Amino acid sequence: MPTIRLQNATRRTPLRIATTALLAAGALLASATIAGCGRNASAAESRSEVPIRKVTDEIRGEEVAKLVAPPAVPAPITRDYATKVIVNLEVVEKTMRLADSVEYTMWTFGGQVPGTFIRVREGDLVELHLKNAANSTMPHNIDLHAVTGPGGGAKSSLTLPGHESVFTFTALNPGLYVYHCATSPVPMHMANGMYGMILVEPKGGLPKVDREFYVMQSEFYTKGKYGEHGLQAFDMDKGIDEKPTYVVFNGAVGALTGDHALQANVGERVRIFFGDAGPNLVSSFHVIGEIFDNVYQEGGSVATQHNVGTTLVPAGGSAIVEFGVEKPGDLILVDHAIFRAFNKGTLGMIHVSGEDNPKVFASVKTGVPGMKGE
Ligand SMILES: [Cu+2]
Repeated sequence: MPTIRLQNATRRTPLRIATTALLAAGALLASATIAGCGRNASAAESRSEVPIRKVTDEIRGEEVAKLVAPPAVPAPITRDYATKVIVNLEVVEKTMRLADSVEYTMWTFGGQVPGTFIRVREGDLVELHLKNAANSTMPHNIDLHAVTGPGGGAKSSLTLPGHESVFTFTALNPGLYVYHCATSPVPMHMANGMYGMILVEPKGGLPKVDREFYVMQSEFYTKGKYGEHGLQAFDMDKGIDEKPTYVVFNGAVGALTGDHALQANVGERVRIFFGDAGPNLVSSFHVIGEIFDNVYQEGGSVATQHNVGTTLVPAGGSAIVEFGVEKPGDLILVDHAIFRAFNKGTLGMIHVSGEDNPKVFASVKTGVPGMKGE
């Protein structure tokens, strides 16, 4: 009986197998095809040699990166050549809303939490300017996980209040990466809001979608209990014990609900660039009422999985999820470590407008007299 390997199945290489083994082989092939569905590209990559990347692209011209506030992201890159991208980031310390009647002094990249989304193309030369506002109380820096180089740029970018640092790097690896402050005490800087994401688009770009959103999960550790009013101070002991008071999307309870809900229409394709800043917890990211058609696990450049309900995102890591929207209504974003969603703030919403599609879902009757299903 010949050995049947996954790559045979996914490549559909003709197999010479005995007639008596056909039934078993058929079953194996079927399961291997299902397991390997959509993994051909990743399987091919996993078999390739580890590259020593060289900077070979000619840099043509330069541009200043357009920076927009979350949950928006800059538009997809359409150029087919490498350029110099100048990124201007300013660290600003400011008191912001953490929840209703709860404030917190955030340390931010660009004046919001999460920090400004950076979008470049594989092969680009990035010139990063990090300013630290004159009224800051602390030095700050930046470690971008997209950087090949010492500390992700941390030491080169250590910046005192009122000063500016500049360093350059070539975006060698495509993917979605977290960036964060790496100034001591690092956990405190991160717990105070100093994180964001950088997308290095592969040279061929990402598949076209209709909507792209930027969502980042993180924890806050406050002296007061969840919901306690007033300006809250950072609690280092809670941080060390990994017992957050708040776990939120985009820097505050309610940042993506109500008037701030994300919007989409039936028939559109949605992509979420999802990051987990931690500082401590991994995220079990789920969208109630939807299924991820594609998941780029851990923010890699290949869609490695399809038809996923919940994807695991490490602290300091990311995932790209894509799905078509087939039914109107509200989709709910959660960390499915579910106490966090109901008791600590990890709730977001995508409001989907459009014509009803009862073939996809229809409520026939509910078991509560007088109550209508959706
Ligand atoms: Cu900092």
